[in-house]
Amino acid sequence: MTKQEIFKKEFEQHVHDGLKAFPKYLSSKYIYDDKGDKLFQQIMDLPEYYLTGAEYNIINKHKADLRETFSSDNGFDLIELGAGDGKKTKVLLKELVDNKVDFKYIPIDISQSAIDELSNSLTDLFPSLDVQGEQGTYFKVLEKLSQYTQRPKVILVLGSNIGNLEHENAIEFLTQLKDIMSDHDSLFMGFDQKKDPLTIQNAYSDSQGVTQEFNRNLLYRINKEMNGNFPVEQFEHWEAYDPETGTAKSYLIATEPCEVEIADLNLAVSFKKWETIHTEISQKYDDDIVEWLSKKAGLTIAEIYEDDRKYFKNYLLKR
Ligand code: AVJ
Repeated sequence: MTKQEIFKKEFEQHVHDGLKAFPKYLSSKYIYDDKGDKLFQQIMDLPEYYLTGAEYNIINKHKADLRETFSSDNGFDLIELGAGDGKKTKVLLKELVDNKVDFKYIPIDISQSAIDELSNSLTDLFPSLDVQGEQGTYFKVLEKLSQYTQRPKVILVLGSNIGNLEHENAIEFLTQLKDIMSDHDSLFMGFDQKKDPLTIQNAYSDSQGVTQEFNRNLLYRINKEMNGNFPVEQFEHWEAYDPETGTAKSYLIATEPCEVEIADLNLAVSFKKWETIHTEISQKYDDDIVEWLSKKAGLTIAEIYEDDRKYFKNYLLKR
């Protein structure tokens, strides 16, 4: 089986399990096809979605400091997991290139087209930059890389991507990263912070309805890729932020009763009026939670960087 065929099988199995479960669920990781990627780009430009601007502010404000922290006598490898269009990373790359720092940039993404587009735009912007894009799942690529890299590694995971994972899975993710890190390596990771609940609520239920379309892309994909017939417009996006746990949860809610058939899965699912599909969590953090997660994973916090409004923080984690 090719990689694509394996992903497709996993997606189908997931849809089958999630829609048969009670209450129903689907994972946000399946939102991201070409259309999902574009919708997420649009989300990052929304006035309500403060995360991107806040992290941009952090990197821009601390770029000289980061350059010194990351630099090493025999150079280093800057490895980014889930690079996207690299808008925030470009600020850091420019700082490093302008100061003639010895490093190689290795963006890793599951999507080959994302890697190609990013690599092309980077060679235009920074002709002297050494870029080595890698397509694949994070850990497969990381394992491959750690076999031949001798230089210190700095692993970037920006955008609070870890927030899609429940704590238990976040610890597992951090532990896997720790396992491939050695003492001179570091992990620079973004964690969106707890704040005024309304600010968070609004970031995930924007007034233009882009987040709703993003969430609905799960259903469009099922219709398109598995011959389903979800009446997508009858599913409304709902966001619930719980300030106690710091978890923002996204749902799609059936506003009418309906029977859905997914031909390729030989599956019929019925929805009662107001029945939910839970689709995503976006966890919010504070220093205590990050410290607890890190400790559980065998990592320690070496440095904390924050934006002017203290909305978002990047943590430098070491073994
Ligand atoms: C890409 C996981 C960081 O949870 O903030 C944006 C995805 N979902 N709006 C987030 C998302 C709804 C985003 N991450």
